This record gives sequence, C-alpha cells and structure tokens, in this order.
Amino acid sequence: MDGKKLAGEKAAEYVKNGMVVGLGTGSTVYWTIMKLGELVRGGLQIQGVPTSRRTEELATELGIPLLDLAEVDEIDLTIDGADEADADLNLIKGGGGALLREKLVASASRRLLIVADESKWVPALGKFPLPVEVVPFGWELTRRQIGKLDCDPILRMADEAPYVTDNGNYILDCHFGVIQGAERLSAALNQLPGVVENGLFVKMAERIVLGFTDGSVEE
Ligand code: ABF
Repeated sequence: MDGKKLAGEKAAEYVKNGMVVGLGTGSTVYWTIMKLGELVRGGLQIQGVPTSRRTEELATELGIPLLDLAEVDEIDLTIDGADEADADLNLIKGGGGALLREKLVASASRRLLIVADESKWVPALGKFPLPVEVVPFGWELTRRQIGKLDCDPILRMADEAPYVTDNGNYILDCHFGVIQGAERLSAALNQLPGVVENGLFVKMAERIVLGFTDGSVEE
C-alpha cells in the first residue's frame, strides 16, 4: 500500500470546522489536501494558508478558500511533509524546494503535524542532504562559507539551470553526514549573510502521522 496516501489522508482527520490550516508541499501532503478538498465540498469550513505556488494552485482547483500568510496572525494547524524525521521529531525539509515558506508558515502555527511514509523515519538526521536556501547574489561565496562547516554544498539544478525557489533564490544541497547538533548547525548556517533559511526544523513538529506499506498508520 501507499504509505504516503495513508498518512496524508489520515492527517485530514485533525482538521476541524473553522480552522485556519497551513497547507504544506509535497507528495504526501498532496493526499491531505485532496481529502480536505473533498471535505470542503461536503461542507467543512476552513481557510488554508499555502506554503508554495504548487499547493496554492492545487488548493484553488479543489475550492479550498485561501488566505495569504500576511493576513493571519496565527494558524491553528499546519500539515506538511518531511524528507527525514528523527525520534525527537526534528526534521529535514526542503527536498521539494519550499522550505522557506514552509518554515514561515510552521512558525506561525500553533501546531505542526508531519505526514510521511516509513522511509522518512530515521535514527539520525543527515543521510538526506540538507537543503539551504541562499540568495543568488554571490552564491558561490556563500557556498564556500557553508563548506567550511564541513560539507560539500551542491547547487540544485533544474533543466540545466539553477533551480529557483518561489522566492527567487537558489538552493544548495548540503551533505553533512550524521547531524548531531541540529540546533547548533541551523544557527551556524542562518548567521551567514547569504543564507536565507535552512531545512532543519528543530523542535517545531508536535506529531507525526506515519504510513506503512503494510497498510497500518502510526500517530
Ligand atoms: C515538503 O515535501 C518538503 O519539505 C519535503 O521536501 C517534501 C516531503 O516529501 P514528500 O513529497 O515525500 O512528502 O514538505
């Protein structure tokens, strides 16, 4: 069975009438958004805050009313995917390129619920290269500075050109190996002037809904 679909659909049960809901990005939360579309057509009243243009388009097609982040002070619940999650619910995100908006929306949320299949559950973060969003101006210098933190950052490409985020920035995928001090690394990255944000989400997630290929779901 598709663990992503199982987890994604299950998470929609956490959404209640009247909520402002942060809508994540990716192939797992896709199923949550599809389910929410169905529930909205059935009468559920929510307002969504999208974390990417992709999600905005999907939610609009499904008839989910949307708010801009600028219009909200607090989001009741955000549901989003992850590239890796450990036992402390620290996360690596950004494989889909939406980490900055995802972190902005998550930071404005009272609760962050993660949806994933079993492959994302890891004993230690770091096998998945950490995405770091950087400004294009002087990105090579930023790459060298990040490299001094003991990794070899690789510029993400799309169609033979640098991948450009919804915010007009580039992404460096950084292979750190096992990440011991996620909070420290996140702070070290973010204090570099060319870094906009990194994909470590430390102490942000409240719960994870995990879908397994055997058809079970753990919450
Ligand atoms: C987003 O979707 C990203 O932060 C992450 O890169 C991705 C999760 O992967 P998936 O598409 O497998 O759900 O939340």
